[in-house]
Formats: sequence, C-alpha cells, structure tokens
Amino acid sequence: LLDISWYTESVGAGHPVEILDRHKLQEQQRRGAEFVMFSVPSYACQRRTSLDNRNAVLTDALSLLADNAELSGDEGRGVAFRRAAAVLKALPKPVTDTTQLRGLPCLGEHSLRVIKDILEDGASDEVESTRRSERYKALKVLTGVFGVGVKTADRWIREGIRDLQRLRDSGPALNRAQQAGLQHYDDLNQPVTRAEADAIAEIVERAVASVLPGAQTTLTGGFRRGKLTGHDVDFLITHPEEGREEGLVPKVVSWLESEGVLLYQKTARNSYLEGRDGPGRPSSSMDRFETCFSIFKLPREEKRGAGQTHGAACGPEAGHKPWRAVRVDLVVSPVSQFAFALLGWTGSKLFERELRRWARHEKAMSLSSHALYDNKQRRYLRAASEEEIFAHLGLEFIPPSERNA
Ligand code: DCT
Ligand code: MG
Repeated sequence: LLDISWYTESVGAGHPVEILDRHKLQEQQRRGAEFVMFSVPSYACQRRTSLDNRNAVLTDALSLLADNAELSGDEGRGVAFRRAAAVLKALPKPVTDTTQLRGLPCLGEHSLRVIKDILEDGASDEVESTRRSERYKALKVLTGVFGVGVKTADRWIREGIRDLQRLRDSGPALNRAQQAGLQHYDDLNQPVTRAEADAIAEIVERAVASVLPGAQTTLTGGFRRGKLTGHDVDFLITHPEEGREEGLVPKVVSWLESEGVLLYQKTARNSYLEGRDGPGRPSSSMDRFETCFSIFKLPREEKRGAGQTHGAACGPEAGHKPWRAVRVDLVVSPVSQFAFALLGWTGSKLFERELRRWARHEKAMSLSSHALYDNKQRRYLRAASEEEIFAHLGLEFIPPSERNA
C-alpha cells in the first residue's frame, strides 16, 4: 500500500481529504496490486503541477470537453472541466480506479463519469462523439484562424462556412488579423519549438537593446514554465527606471519592420493610467499594458545565424519557403508592476484564474497583472518579485515549472 497523503501540509484553505476504502484496499492488496489514494488541495495555485502528467489520457479527454464547452459559449462548464483536468495533472501516479479519487476537489459528477468510462472501457462515448462531431471540428478549424473568436466562427457556420476552403471561396469580410491568420494558417497551427522561441528571443532582445538600452526582456508564457512547444512566444519588457519604458512598443515595432521581421502587428497603448478604479481593479479582465500582438517572419533554422532576417531574399524552394510565420506577443510593463505582469503572463491560464479566485475568495484581495489590492486594508500591496506576491496571498511559492495546471 502506498498512501500518498500528498500536500497535506499545504497552506491555506485546501481541504485534503483522505478516505480509506478498506474493502477495495484489502481486495487490491490480496491481488498484489498497488493501490494509491490521492489527496490534493482545492485551488490549483496551492499545488505543484509539473509537465510530467501521469494522466494524459484522462486530461486530454477532459480538455477536449472543456474546449467544446468554451466553443459553445459555455465558459462555466469549460472551467469546470479544466479544473477537473488540472486535479488529475497534479497527481503523482496514474489513476487506475475511480475509488482512488474519492474526496478530491473539483471532480464533478460529469467529469467522474468520463473518467470512469475511460478507465473501464478505454474510451468515453461522449468524448469520442464530440471529437467526431461536424460542429466541433468546424469550430476548431475556424477558431484556429488567428483573429477568429467563437462568435465569428459560430456565425460563419450558420452561413454554411465550415472549412478553410469555403472560407477562402465565399469571402466574408475579414479584418486585418483574420486575413493574416488565414494566409499563415498552416505555420501558425504548427507548434513553435523551444529553439524557435530562442531565435525569436534573440531578435526581440536586439530590437529592444537598440531602441532602449538598459531595457530587460523576459520570456514568459508556456516557455517560461518549461514547455518544449507553444502556440506562440510571449515576452515581457521593462526598464529599471520607472517611466523609461513608455512608448517602447512603437519603437520596437519600427525596428522590427525596418528589418523585415513582421508579417503582421497590432499594437495597443497602455491604459493603466486612465480611469478612476486604479490598476488593481480593471473594469475588464483585459490587461492595460502597452502590447504588440504580432506575427514574425522567422528564417528557417538552416537560414538562421547568418544575420539573415529578410526571408524574401531566398525564393521558395520546391514549395518549402525559407521562413515560417510565428505568433509573438510583446508586453511592456513599468518596473513597479513588473512582478505582477510576470506572474500574470507566465500562466498557465488556469493557474492564473485560480490565483485570482484564491485572492478574491480566501483573502478578500483583487489580483491582476498590474497590482494586488487588499479590500480590507483598502490599499495596494507592493511587490518586487513573484515570491512577494505569493507571500502576500498566504501561498507557498510555486516556481514557474510547477504552474502547469
Ligand atoms: N494570459 C491570461 N489570460 C489571458 C491571456 C493570457 O492569464 N486572457 C496569461 C496566461 C498565459 C500567458 O498569459 C500567455 O498566454 P498564452 O500564450 O495563451 O498561453 P501559454 O501558456 O503561453 O500557452 P502556449 O504555450 O500555447 O503559448
Ligand atoms: Mg504562449
């Protein structure tokens, strides 16, 4: 018997429950099988979730149902499936029997049924029929176009547009982002590798260093969590002197454009100085940083290293163009907000959501990518590092590589 009372010493309001199912245990022990009971705290930000997922078959299935719920506009159900998947991602061993899951948080009836079906039958009918459904497939393809959200995809489907060929042929009005998304569809749906992320980082660092010496560029998003691939590359840029970072994005964009690096870009000015609600409580969940959402033209590996960024210089060879399109997000933060921005942009998305939920419900605080506000003390809590933010929140520090919830 391996009793993993995992994380029971964890801080805060996690309520680990350990239930021993004696009959099951005895039976399993008689058969010589290893039977493990699991126990985890309820918020993902109280747990360590590495990339070493022992329950990928189950979490893939639940993630597909989460995707489907989100694509159907049901965010609540989507989050429920994501939370369930995140609990399984945090388990140190593969689940072999649903009785091992008794007492675990966030596993609703629906998720448990799916898990049970997969453990007992090898597959869940619901998951497989969703995977095969025409509507799900069409929504996946259409929202796979950069710039296309669920509402647009849904409207197109109602107009009879279900695939890229129809989208190209029937020619509905596309905005600039969607045009670029359609044009570079294949590239943008091919995972970005760590080597490509590093090559992009080099370009971004050169751009930033030449327009604002002393500015610092940090790789964030999934790559900061140690992922080997991503759907884009995320950067956070700051300068040690408050205010010097202002207006940096347009300068970086000009530099990148003059080097022929950009296939598409949309910049936004910062807006955290506007409004009367203060930086900790933005009216929407959107960040208010200076940002650039872009598509880079990255020379293929064999073409890199020669300082060659004008990919057009090498003609397409037998259908193999010498560059590829990569989504890149640049975010600029004043140094006073840097720790919050870093925490907010490192993800995972669920980890971020759980941090904010923990702050609100357990600590009466409002956390954003800009600040942390204590609703009881009615003041902002400053932090110069991620560690300080976790400390303010009464949470054990979780390093980026263990925020893969
Ligand atoms: N983020 C967030 N809320 C959003 C958008 C982003 O909290 N609405 C945070 C969480 C992750 C980070 O920003 C970067 O976002 P993505 O690039 O979408 O996520 P990722 O973890 O980097 O995933 P991928 O590896 O696929 O790029
Ligand atoms: Mg990313």
